[in-house]
Amino acid sequence: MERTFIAIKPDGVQRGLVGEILQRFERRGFKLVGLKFLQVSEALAQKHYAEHKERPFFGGLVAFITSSPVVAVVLEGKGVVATARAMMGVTNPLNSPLGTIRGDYGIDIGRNIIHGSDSLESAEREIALWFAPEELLEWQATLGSWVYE
Ligand code: DAT
Ligand code: MG
Repeated sequence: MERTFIAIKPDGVQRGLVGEILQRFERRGFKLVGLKFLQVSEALAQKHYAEHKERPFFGGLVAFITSSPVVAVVLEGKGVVATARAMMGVTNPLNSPLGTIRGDYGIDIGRNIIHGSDSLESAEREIALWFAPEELLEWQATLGSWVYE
């Protein structure tokens, strides 16, 4: 089954949106397989955002993501990479439709509340970067047959 990596960024945690955001994914039917609360190191932040290291906002992005705790999540489900991105909205919250996480709660691009992997390849890379294999739990979701036919 497909997996994606989600992070509730420092602004989402500070604004008390952790429960709200997790609830949206749970209610959609996606299954939690990894969950932790951590202070992100400089090294992890730089690796996570390596694709942006030449961009002018890179320094600010790393400073922001390491500024206060983050909730790291791995979700599993059919089509979860693309669907989690759709549920988040687009990078700039002001351009994100109402009903999306960024569209409902954000204004500035540098305070867009949530990260989500943008492809299967990114998801694989990010899950391996943020979680040790033993932190990802195999468990039977007993509601599974009420979510999937
Ligand atoms: P996304 O988080 O939607 O995948 P991204 O990977 O292009 O977007 O960028 C990573 C983060 O960097 C993004 O969530 C917020 C920040 N960012 C992106 N473009 C920016 C810009 N033009 N100015 C400031 N911050 C930016
Ligand atoms: Mg991205």
